[in-house]
Amino acid sequence: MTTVREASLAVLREHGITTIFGNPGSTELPMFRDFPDDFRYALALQESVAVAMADGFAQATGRPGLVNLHSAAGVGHGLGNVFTAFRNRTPLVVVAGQQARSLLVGEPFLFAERPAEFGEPYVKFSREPARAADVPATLARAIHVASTPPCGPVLVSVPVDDWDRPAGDVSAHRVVGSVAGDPDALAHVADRLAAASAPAFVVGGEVDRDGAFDDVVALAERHAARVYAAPMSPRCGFPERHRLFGGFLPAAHDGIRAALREHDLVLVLGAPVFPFHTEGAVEGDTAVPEGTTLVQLTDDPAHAAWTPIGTSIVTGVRHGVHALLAGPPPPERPLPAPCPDIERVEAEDEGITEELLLQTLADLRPADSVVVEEAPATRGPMHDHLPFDRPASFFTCASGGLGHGLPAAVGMAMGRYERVVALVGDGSAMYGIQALWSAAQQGVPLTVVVVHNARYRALDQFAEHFGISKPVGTALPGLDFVALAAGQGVPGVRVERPGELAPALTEALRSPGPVVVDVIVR
Ligand SMILES: Cc1ncc(C[n+]2csc(CCOP(=O)(O)OP(=O)(O)O)c2C)c(N)n1
Ligand SMILES: [Mg+2]
Repeated sequence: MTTVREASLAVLREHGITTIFGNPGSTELPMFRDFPDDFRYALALQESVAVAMADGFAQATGRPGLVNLHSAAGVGHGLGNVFTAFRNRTPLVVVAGQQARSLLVGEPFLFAERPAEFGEPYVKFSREPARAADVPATLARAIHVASTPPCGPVLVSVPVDDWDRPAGDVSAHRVVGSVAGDPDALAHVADRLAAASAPAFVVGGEVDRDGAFDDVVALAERHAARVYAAPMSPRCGFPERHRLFGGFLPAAHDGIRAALREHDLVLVLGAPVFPFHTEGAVEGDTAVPEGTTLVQLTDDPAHAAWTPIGTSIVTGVRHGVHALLAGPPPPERPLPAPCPDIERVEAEDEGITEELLLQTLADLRPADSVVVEEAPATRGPMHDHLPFDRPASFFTCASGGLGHGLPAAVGMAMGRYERVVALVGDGSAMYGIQALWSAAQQGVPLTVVVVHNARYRALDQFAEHFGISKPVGTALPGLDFVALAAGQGVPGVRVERPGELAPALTEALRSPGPVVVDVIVR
C-alpha cells in the first residue's frame, strides 16, 4: 500500500523539492514519519522566519519553496511573509497542518477554522482536499499553480490523520507555463520603439526573475534608451553603472513624472505601473506625463489590468524583449546625458556614516556575492554607494513588509554557494532575529550587516513628511546585536569607529559561517 505521505513525498521529489522549511506541531509530525534521507528539514524558530527562508531558497534555486506550518497558529504567524512572497511572485507551497478529520465536526484544540480561506487574498490557490487520498494530487496541482506565471504562494491544508492513509501514486506531469505575448502587438511596439525620439525603459523585478537581464541591456543599447529602475523594484534589472542607467524612480507621482517628462515613449518591463508609497503632488491623473506613450510588458494580467494608460501586453519579459530585438533598427539617436558620478566619501572621526558603510561594503564584497537588503532609510545611500551590475545580485522584498530580509538571506545562502550579505536595519532585523539561529544550524556563508541607528529612521522621515514633529514609537535604544547573535550561536562584532569597519567586514566576508557585524552609524 502507498500512503498519502509516500505519494506526497514522491510528488515533491518529482519537482526537485527536497528541502522542507518549517516549524512543527502535533498536527504535522506524521508527515515526517520515516523521513527519507534525500530530504532535509530546515527548522525555523518562528513561522514568519520559516516562510521567508523558503522564499529566499526558492528565489535562489529557481524551484518552488516548501514550508510546513502548524495549523491556524503557525499560518497566522507566517502570513506577513506569505503576503511578501505574493508580491515577490515567489513560487511557494505552504503545507499547513490540520486536526484529524473525525474531530472537525467540533472545534478541536489547535485546529484551523476554514483553513483554505485563511491565506486569502495572498495565495493563488488554497485547498483542504475533500479526501485523504486526494492530498498528493492536490499538492501536485498546487505546485503547478505556484510555479506558473505570475508565480506566487499556494496553500494546502492537510488533516493529521491523512498522512498514513492509502493513496494512489500521482503520475509525473510537467506544466510549461511561460507566456509569449501576442506577436502582432509586440511587432507594433517594436515599430513604435524604432520611431520614438527619446525612449526610456523602466525595469522591474520580472526582468531578473525571467532571466532577461542581458536581453534588456541589448535592447537598451540598440535603442540608446535611458533606463530607470522601477519604483521599489525587488531585484536588479539593469547594470547600475551602465552608461544608460538613469537611476531609481521614486514611488510617488511627482517624482516619476519629472523623470519621464523628457521621453516620448516609456517601455515598462516587468513592473507594475506604479506601486506608489506616498501621494505626492499630482499634476493630472497619472504619473505619466501628457504626450508620453506608455507600453508595459508583464507576465501578470492583474498588473496589466490596473495600469491606467497606454498599452499593456501580457508576456514573459524575455519572450517580449526577444520579439522587440527582432524589430526594425532605430535611426541614429544621441545617447542620453550620463548621470553624474557619485563622489567617494572620506572617513571622518565623528563616527561611521551610512555612506561610508555602503562604500566600504561595495569595495570589499566579492563580485559574485548576493545582497539581500531590508534597511529602509539606507536605500538612498545604498543606491549611490553600493551599485549592482549583475543578474541575481540584489534582492529585497516587493511588499514593504518588514521581517523578510534576514530570514530570506539565510534561505538564499542555503540555496546558492556564493556569499550572501544581509544588509538589515536594526529595526528590521528584530522582526525575524531567530533567523540567526537557523543560519548557525545550517552553517551558511552569510554576512549580516546591521545598520544600527537605534531608530526606525524611515518613520522619523515619514513623520516629517506628515508634518509630525514628535513621532511616537520610533526610538530603539538598548539593542545589542552581538549579544543577540551570541545567544543563537553566531559570532558577532560591534563596530563604532571608521577605522574598525574595513577589517571587521573583511573578516566577516571571509568566514565560512554566519557572522553579524553590528555597525553603529551616526
Ligand atoms: C511588518 C511591518 N511593520 C512595520 C512597518 C513600518 N516600518 C516601515 S520602515 C520601518 C522602520 C524600520 O527600521 P530599521 O530597519 O531600523 O530601518 P531604518 O528606518 O532605521 O532605516 C517601519 C517600522 C513595516 N513596513 N512592516
Ligand atoms: Mg534603524
